[in-house]
Amino acid sequence: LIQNIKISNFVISSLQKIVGQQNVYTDEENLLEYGHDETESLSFPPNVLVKPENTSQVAQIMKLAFENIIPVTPIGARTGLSGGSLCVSGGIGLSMEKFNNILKIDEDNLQVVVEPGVITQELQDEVAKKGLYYAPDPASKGSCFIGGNIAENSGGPRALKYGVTSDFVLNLEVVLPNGKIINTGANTLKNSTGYNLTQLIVGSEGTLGIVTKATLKLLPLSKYNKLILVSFKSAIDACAAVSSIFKVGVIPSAIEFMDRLAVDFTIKYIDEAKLDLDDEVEALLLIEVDGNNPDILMNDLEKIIKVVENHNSSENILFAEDEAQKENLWFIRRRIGEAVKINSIYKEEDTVVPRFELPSLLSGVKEIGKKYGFQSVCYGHAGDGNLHVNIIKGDLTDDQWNIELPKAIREIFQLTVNLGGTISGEHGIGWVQKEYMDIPFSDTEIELMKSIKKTFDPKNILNPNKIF
Ligand code: LAC
Ligand code: ZN
Repeated sequence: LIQNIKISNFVISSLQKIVGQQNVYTDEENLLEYGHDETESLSFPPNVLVKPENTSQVAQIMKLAFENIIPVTPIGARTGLSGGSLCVSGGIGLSMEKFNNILKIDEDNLQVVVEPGVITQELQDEVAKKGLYYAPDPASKGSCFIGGNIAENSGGPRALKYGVTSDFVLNLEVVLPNGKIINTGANTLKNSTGYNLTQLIVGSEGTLGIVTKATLKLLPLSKYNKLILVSFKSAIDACAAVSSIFKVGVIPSAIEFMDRLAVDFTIKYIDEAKLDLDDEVEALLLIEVDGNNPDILMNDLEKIIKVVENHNSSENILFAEDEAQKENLWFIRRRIGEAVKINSIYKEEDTVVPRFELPSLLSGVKEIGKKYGFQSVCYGHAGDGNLHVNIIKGDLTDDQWNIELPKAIREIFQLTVNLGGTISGEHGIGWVQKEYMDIPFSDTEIELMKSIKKTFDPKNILNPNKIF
């Protein structure tokens, strides 16, 4: 770790010259505020916070940092769940919040050019006005930035049918650690030209370059959607139903899994969340289909209902009648993470397996929980095999939490990898998961990744000490 960085007066005044005095912050309040994200209770403030307003300023900041060997960490909306934007090495915190313009909605090509500080929901709303759709919809979509979504390769419920962020990124303008500006690709749907730099940047957690502009793919907006909530007495049955749904030839726009505790916490801690559940309900599937023909959607739902009934779903399936009911169900689903946070100290895992293995993953996680004595809230994007496992501190002692728990997490990740999966589906490795990278990757594979990092960032100044 490069800690206790001293930022000289020369560097501060150079930053002020680049972005203007009003965009450079050294006061404690701002530094602390920008030193945390939504990951547990970590605090890694930068030594100085800057808010550049254009690509040329970002390039000049990087040039200054490169010449003076100062760590720079790009910061988005700080909704991340793996600490990717935390200034763990101090240095310059580079907030991209002023890059908040949608530059061009290209209706002829179904593309949009955006700056990285645009809020995901705002992008979705703006393109929807033109009948277009940007699908990636992380739970934090009302506050997260497109730049952060690109950095972490975010997913969300609709990734099931439409793909994750990487499936929507066509071309990026990126500032490299040495201050040079590059474009990674072309504004085309196809591209077999050289190495795929675009997809190398997507998911690289701000360690290879700073995205200053993105060309994204759009889709036509579906006219209709239908949403049902299916309850199960057995969480394993709920998980087993998921892969069967695809075998009847339907691809829902979302299949979300919520265990009982996830829903109970949400109802308990989030005032507006209301849902009546029978005592014996152990888990739920929230299933959505979308398209342009309501009759076909009804037909798809009927097929899905037959499948879940074959997997012992409870009799009364809740059919969301109107927009308000749909919104309520999605509201409950999206606020689980927040409810867990209010309940107790917790640790967030983001396991992902091929979807048929979901029952084995869930039962394995519960077994490991029994062995180590922890309770876990499990929920997530079941259609993608992506299970969020939130381990609750509850009554565990500090020793159990700090010493035993990492062993339990290792067991969960080892199980995930044994099932053909990996240790993060959409939250990234960032700071908090890097100690587990030896589970999905061999030394040779890690060395290859490190050599890529070195090629982009020979002085290790851009978001250092992340991923590995
Ligand atoms: C969610 C976040 C935690 O799915 O990924 O709610
Ligand atoms: Zn998620």
